[in-house]
Amino acid sequence: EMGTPFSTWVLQQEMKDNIDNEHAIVLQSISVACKQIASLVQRAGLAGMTGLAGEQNVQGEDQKKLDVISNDVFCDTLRLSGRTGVIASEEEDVPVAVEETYGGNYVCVFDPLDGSSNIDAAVSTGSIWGIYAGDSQCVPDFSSESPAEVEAKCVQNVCQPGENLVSAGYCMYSSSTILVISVGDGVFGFTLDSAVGEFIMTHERIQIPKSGKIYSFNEGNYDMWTPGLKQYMDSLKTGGKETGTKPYSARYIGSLVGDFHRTMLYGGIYGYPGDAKNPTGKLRLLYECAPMSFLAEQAGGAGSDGTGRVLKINPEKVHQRVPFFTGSVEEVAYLESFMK
Ligand code: P6P
Repeated sequence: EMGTPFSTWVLQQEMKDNIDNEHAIVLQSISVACKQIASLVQRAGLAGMTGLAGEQNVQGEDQKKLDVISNDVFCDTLRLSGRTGVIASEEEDVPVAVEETYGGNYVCVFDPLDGSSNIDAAVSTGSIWGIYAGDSQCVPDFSSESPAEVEAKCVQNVCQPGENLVSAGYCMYSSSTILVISVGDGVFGFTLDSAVGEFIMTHERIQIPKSGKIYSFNEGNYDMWTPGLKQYMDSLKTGGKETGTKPYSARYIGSLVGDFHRTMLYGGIYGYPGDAKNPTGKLRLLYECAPMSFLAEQAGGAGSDGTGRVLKINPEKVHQRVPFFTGSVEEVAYLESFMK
């Protein structure tokens, strides 16, 4: 219940058989990584941690210093947990097989610091992750296999549909640091009490309102959207007046975790559609849209690619993009009616 420390909640999930001991160890490790990143982000400007690292990632995006450090923090903590067999990161070209696995064989996919272009302006950022059970028929074997064979097995372990997720979560670094997680039995939020150094439960069984009055899109892309999406967007602005209800409010901070967290609590819809330039949109299926859709559905909301559930999509590529719409079931269903 409220006030429960995160580490206690994890043990409760184990006692309820929602997770096993190995999974519990992975979750504790992730919470430590989030505390370390929270500290780095809070001090970014003071420790010369803003600005570019001078490198580009596989996406061709300029990496910020904090992107690189956050990725190292996540990779090291997961490796040292000894319970993850394969990890895939937005900042890594290919999935990495972890040699130090002493048990568990879990797969972790993550975006260590999403929205990092906002760091220099101190706008909210976040870490996003998803956990799958490793494919026991496809364990990479360093001693006997070539790097290419090991990599192929890692990709196979990582490219699972979101409905296979055994847990997913994010940590938002904002006016407060909030870790939001589900192990398949509801969504819980924990706020970091930095005086204690522990995440304390502040949100019990988050439920997305069935309908909401906020839409969250980058309308700068409007001209490149499909006619159906333009009609949808226009109806959000005029529909209200005809029926005499207040039209929607626009809220968009350009940081998925911040926009998503507000949508989880206040309802409405967040969307990153495909457009003429990028038909499959910008957000990544594996470590952004699938984990967020898992959480949205666990909170009674929806996660859609415009035509159906994101969790049903079978990834072909690790860094595959999909159009993404999430939030209140009514808003997402209404949007889908324009996209069919
Ligand atoms: P745009 C940040 O770079 C990010 O990946 C998400 O966090 C955010 O929602 C989106 O891209 C913002 O993209 O094109 O609106 O600036």
